[in-house]
Amino acid sequence: MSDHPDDLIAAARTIATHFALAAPIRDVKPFGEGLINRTYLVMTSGPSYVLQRINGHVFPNPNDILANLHQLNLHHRRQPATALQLPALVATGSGELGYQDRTGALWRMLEHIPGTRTLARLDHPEQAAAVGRALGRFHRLCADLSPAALARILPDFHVTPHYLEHLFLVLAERPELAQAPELRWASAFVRDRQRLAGLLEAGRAEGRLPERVCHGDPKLENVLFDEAGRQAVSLIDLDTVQPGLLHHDIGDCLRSCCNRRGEAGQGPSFDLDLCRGLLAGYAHATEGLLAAHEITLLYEAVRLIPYELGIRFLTDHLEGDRYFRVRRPGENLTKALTQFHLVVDIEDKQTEIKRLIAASFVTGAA
Ligand code: GN1
Ligand code: MG
Repeated sequence: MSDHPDDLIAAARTIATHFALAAPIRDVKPFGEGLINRTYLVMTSGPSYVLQRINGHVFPNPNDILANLHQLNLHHRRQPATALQLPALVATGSGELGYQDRTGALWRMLEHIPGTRTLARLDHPEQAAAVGRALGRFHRLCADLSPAALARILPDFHVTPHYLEHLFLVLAERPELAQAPELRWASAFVRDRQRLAGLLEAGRAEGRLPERVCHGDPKLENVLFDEAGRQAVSLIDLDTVQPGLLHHDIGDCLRSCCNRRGEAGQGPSFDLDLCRGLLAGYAHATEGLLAAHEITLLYEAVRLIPYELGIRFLTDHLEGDRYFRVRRPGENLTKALTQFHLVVDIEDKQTEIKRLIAASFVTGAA
């Protein structure tokens, strides 16, 4: 099959016919900005659907993703009072959770939640509070879903020391790759903060930080708002739902939502008003869920996740853009530098961020 967009759409359309849709297909088009999977919107004369080809290089056991999602869907259905919608899997005509094409790639179909849209950036603290509530509701929903019941989709996901070791390996094997001034700056930046990498992992290994069911990728792009852009009604992209630390989700959500410039933008700044809103919404929705010693480490998580993501972008740049989809050469490097500058800004605002964390969780007010 060719990689021409028209051919890819035609192939997706054929794949879509294998699923048990409520009405005949009218149109299929590329959808979203995901960096890993290929995603299409399938429009029918009735509801719309989201069709995805799971990236088999990133996800070696894609059937586990479908099994986890199925469990989550069942759990969600048992809790109808949860004020959060989640996209449900749509089975194939023969009742399978996904469809394997001739190349061995696994495709899955999800319901598209009508009347929703994503926001390119947050403009008001109330929107940030809505995101915080949505993430909190997700964690609350998953709090009585045993982590042991879910497959580990990516066992090393958010194990920052492993990303760090991998980067050091690449730099040691090919030192000539990192001679440009910005690359030297980036590797020095990473080395200077090495100790940060192990902070949460130590807590996890010693059992101080309990593993819970996490979303894994609660960036702004994965939050669905209502048409008015006020309420966050759903969290999507459930590929990385697996056991992890809530810190990873909270840190990821904050680093993404509070930087209005976006992941590919330059001159990032961590917006304290958005942070305040997000934390307040989250704390309100999860009252009593996090222990005091877990709350204490939240600041480190806010700093750690952009550090980790920057390492991941940087490593991928050095390795030839094999993991994250790029639109132009050098994009992964730009994104890495943006995440590192965001870390610097977060460090500059350390006192305020810590104060916001303490205040949100004490009052729990939204
Ligand atoms: C990737 O594919 P996408 O865009 O949903 C990545 C996340 C990163 C994110 C950064 C499985 O998610 O960890 O935070 O890009 N997902 C995976 O935009 O690596
Ligand atoms: Mg994702």
